[in-house]
Amino acid sequence: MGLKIGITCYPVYGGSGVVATELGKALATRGHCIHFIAYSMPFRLGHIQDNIRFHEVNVNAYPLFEYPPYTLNLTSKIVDTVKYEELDILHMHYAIPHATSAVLARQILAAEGIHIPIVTTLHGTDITIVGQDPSFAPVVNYSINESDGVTAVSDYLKNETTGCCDINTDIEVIPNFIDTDRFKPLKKDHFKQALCPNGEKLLVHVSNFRPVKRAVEVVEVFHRLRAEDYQVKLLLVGDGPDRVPAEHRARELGVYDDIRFLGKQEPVEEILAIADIFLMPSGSETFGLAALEAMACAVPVIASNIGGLPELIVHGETGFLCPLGDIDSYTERAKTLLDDPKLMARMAEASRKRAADEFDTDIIVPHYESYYEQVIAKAALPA
Ligand code: GMT
Repeated sequence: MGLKIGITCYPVYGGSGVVATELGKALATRGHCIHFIAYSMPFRLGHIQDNIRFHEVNVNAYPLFEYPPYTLNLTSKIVDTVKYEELDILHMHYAIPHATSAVLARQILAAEGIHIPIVTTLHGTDITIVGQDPSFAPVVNYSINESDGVTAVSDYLKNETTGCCDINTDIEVIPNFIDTDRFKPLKKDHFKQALCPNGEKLLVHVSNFRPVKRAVEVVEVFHRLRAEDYQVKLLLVGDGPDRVPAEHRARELGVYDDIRFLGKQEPVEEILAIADIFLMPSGSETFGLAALEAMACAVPVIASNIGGLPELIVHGETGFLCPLGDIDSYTERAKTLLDDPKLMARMAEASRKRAADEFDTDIIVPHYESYYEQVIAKAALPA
């Protein structure tokens, strides 16, 4: 029989929310009943199905609360959902404040004789930035150590967590995953023709345009390619603080007319299907879900050689890894692909194969299922 699983995540744009939502959907397909507990409906949830429920956390305005205590509203909602829906396990995505609320909810429920194990998945900045901020660190450490199970999305993040945080619990590495039936090479000739009427090659970058994504560097690389007369166009997908600086730089460099800033777009797989090269010059990336999405669509990725990216991208086989901030290196690697269509095709195929063979939903999600079973069994043992 399937499990009743409560999942909390950031429901807006962001990799952790995407992973949590896709995990919930995949688990529901595999016969589990999923209860999303969040402040709004996760954006990738799509249409609701019978064994997926959504519980909205309401944040009450009260004159005394200059800063409404969302963590406590979430705790109460978790308590109610565990109690009335008889959940078997909670899966919290992102340590702050989700794991913290779950730990508090578990304590409240224990006082009523209800025992609920908690799995916390660490995604990135919850460790690399927030977890190391002294104003959060004790809470992050406590919430991780108090979880019954902890997963991280890469070896890199596991090592960062054990190296930088005060952690006394084991961490299981379960990477991001991808639905390779949905993210796959598609024939979208009319769309490609509209963007690249003269057969230009299409470079694509998809991100939330936070400074860590270094979107302006993508424009710099594109400019260098255009300056050397490469027949290329650039598609920038997403929105965020660095979109305007990227637009300004494109105008300054005189390449704005060859770039399309599309803003936030769904479904992103239709855009990736017409891409030739994906650029990810990130300054920090614990896994790089956007790169995996590109690979599944048979698009080679040129990325920075940092964080978890070397665990995903095989340098020289599925793409290239470049030193952080080295515009020359990104440009040279892009030229290598543009100059050699056979190499580009080989890398495209190898990218798709790696995504399907190593990171498909059907390969990774069973790891979560067996980890849940393990955590539930361990939590049921007498203390
Ligand atoms: O930590 C963040 O920046 C937020 C997080 C998110 O919710 O978008 O992104 C991280 O989690 C993704 C899913 O596990 C990873 O694929 C991303 O690499 C990671 N982002 C960073 O590390 C910057």
